[in-house]
Amino acid sequence: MKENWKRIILHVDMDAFFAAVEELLHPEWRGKPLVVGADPKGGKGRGVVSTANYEARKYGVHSAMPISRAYRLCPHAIYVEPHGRLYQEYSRMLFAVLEKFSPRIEPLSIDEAFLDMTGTLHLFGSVEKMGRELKEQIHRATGLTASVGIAPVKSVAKIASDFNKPDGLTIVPPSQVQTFLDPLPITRLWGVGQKTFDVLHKLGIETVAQLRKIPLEVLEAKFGKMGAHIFRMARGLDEREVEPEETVKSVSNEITFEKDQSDWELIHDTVFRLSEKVAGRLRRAGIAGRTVHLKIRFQDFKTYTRSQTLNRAVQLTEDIFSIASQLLQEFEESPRAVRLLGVGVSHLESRQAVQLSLWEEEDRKKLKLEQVMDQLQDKFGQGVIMHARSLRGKPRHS
Ligand code: TTP
Ligand code: MG
Repeated sequence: MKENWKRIILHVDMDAFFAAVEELLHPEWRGKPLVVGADPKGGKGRGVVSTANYEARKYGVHSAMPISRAYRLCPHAIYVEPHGRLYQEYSRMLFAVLEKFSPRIEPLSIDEAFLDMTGTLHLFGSVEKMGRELKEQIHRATGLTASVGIAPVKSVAKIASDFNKPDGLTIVPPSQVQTFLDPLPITRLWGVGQKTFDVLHKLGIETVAQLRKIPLEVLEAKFGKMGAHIFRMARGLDEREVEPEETVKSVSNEITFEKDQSDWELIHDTVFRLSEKVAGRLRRAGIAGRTVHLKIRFQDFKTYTRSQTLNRAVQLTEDIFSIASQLLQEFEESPRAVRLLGVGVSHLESRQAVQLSLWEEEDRKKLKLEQVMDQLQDKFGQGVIMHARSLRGKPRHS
């Protein structure tokens, strides 16, 4: 059957992460139960288990369990206190691999992330090869194993990565989502915590298939807003996007006039110059953003900010200016003089995302031109070359 993958969401999670790093550095511990956590002090120790390897889990030891209890369950395990910096280092290696694999990564924790792989299938030939390739690259870079889940939505991808741990690869194609979810215990669903479980359990509901028999109205009556969420999770309905972490949150520039200004032509031209500066900084960083902000402060120090979010990321002067000047219009009737102006761009997307996005031919040409201007400015300093608009009306003070 030809699957119709509208989105390809991949979830990756390292296996017994802290314990696996310890085993890697101490090969003599491999194959033995190992617990990373507080010192058990012969069973009298305080504190909890950070994680246990899969051998120790056979004895019932798990994360967050009191270390004294772990010791009772498995006194012959190797007990190691956590080495945080070391795990950070391995986490960095993991994320370096992920960053090369997809421009859209949402880190969830030290050893776990979502990757949006939509539109990359042709690079791998199949979803399965994609998953295997990632696991292999992670193993090559870190010496550790990861489990991967691939599905059309986030919630299912997350369940899938956990499905066949350790060293798992579980693919849930769009046509199989319901078949995959139905036999699972409801606790596997995102949003079904202990309380929700208790209520549903009393109704005799244990599996997702049973949960699906309950009408939406009943779930809403019992759980409020959460009811609708659970209803959707049981059907693999999840619109949430992979949300990459922005390292730089925004790029902005502002100027304060030495003398408050009421000349709106000049104010517009200043907004243009600010847009130009912001665009130049974005392009040099190889990033683009989806939200354009305008900030305006009047002579009485009243300050307003306005913003507009677009459906694509921009980095061209004219795109940023066109939004910023629209946002400016609202204030044009004001009798007050303007003291400060600012233009900014946020919701930034990475270099790779920008390159991957399908630029219109026209945009590409403009980008090229603006990049040439950036280079000239870098070489000869500000003011050597400017858009016609910024030559026309330079603010007296900036
Ligand atoms: P997890 O991915 O939840 O667990 P894990 O990687 O050890 O095992 P699994 O194969 O089931 O994914 O957490 C990642 C690391 O975070 C884990 O190795 C240790 C740490 N951690 C804690 O310190 N305390 C906790 O309660 C949990 C859940 C994790
Ligand atoms: Mg893990």
